[in-house]
Amino acid sequence: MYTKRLLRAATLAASLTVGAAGTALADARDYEFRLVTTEVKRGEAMIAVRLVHKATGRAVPDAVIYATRLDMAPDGMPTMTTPVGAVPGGEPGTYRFRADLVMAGGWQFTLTAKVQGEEGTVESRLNLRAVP
Ligand SMILES: [Cu+2]
Repeated sequence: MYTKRLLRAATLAASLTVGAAGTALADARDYEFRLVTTEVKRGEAMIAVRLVHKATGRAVPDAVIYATRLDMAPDGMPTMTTPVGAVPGGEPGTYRFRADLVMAGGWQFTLTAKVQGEEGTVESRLNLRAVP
């Protein structure tokens, strides 16, 4: 989009004085992951998240998610983790994962990703609840 390109040019000009690292962070901060549902049943669960461009609310497809972590930090068990597996398919901008939520209670889902064409890294920490 033309206006976005103009904005980019302005940002780039600003970065010449602020420094490249500041620009990279500003870009990544425009995006965040959001849980589709915050409550799932304990046991084998499907967890769906949307990657959202915060200013417009639009879902962002084709992000490269290169790190995930699921632990019970919200319930004071940060070292209690469970493996997370990506599940292909679903709507564009929605990313699905399978995990065995072995214990009921609060879980924290951390995702680290690159958005196509943007500088920097998106990291989101999402709180979900496994119910018995
Ligand atoms: Cu636990």
